[in-house]
Amino acid sequence: MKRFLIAALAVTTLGSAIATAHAADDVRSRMIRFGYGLNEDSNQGRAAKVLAEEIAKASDGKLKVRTFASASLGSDDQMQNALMGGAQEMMVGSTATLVGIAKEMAVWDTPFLFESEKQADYVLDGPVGQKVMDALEAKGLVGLVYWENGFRNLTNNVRPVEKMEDFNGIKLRVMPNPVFIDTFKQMGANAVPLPFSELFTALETKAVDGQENPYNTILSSKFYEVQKYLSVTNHVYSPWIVTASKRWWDGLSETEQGIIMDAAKKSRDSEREDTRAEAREALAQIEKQGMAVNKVSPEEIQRMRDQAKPAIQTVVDTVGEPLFKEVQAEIAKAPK
Ligand code: TK8
Repeated sequence: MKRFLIAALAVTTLGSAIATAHAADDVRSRMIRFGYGLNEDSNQGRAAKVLAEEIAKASDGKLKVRTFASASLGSDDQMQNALMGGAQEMMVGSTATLVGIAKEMAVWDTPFLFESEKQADYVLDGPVGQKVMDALEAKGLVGLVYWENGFRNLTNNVRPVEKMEDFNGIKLRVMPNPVFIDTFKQMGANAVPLPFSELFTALETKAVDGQENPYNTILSSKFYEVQKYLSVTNHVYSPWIVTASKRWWDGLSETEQGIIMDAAKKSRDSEREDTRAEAREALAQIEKQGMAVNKVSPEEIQRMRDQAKPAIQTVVDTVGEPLFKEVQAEIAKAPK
């Protein structure tokens, strides 16, 4: 009996030793290259730091995230390709530059889709948001979470845009994306698709007259140094999306994937809080830097909405009516 007990004890001890060794093995030492387009002092940069810290903390420093700011690993487009090929592990960038890879992403480009950040959170974090993310998998990307880029507003050097006709002839940089090109063509602007990494120089050299991005980016990228007018249009809510290379992701253990996923969710929640807090202060800062700010009247916004309808049809044609309707149904359920 005693011998049996000792033997049984030995087996259990051995068993748990094996289990412990296995758990430790489950998280290997890895270097994760995480690229993004804005500078370190932006909301994007701060959130990248949070993500890196959370991953390090949860993995006892085994999973090391090296962050690369200011498109130093390439534009959104170039990084996406690097992820698909397995040459880079992770990134955050606009959903709009993913449309060429997964057409479903175009649904977020619908002009005037969301009315509030709360609505956006509800839809993006819900089943439709997940469905759109999942469309990336077949293309070699894994979508983890959406971060907030924010409601986009217009800046330019020609004139304050107070009514739709004021868009006329303005050479406007837009994200390389068919819906954005279409939307601003409908407004009468001369829409020029360019990667974000080339934007500041394009504005500085006057290759383009204007651009559109959230207050946070206008401030952190110092667009006020090269732009005179800011017109408050809130014409679309832009998400950012944190993605991983599927080739690389599939080689991770479940524990490693879990650590990264949890950290990504934490980074999402803190990023949104930080972005919103910054956005509340940003407009005043931008004005202080000398930009002339005008709010576009609700009547003129309505005219822009009407004018943008063909672009909305482009979205429907691109993503298909069922998905478009699903998003609308989620919006109807969302808190205002
Ligand atoms: C940064 C971009 C940027 C986006 C754009 O890489 O391209 O204008 O708003 O945030 O993803």
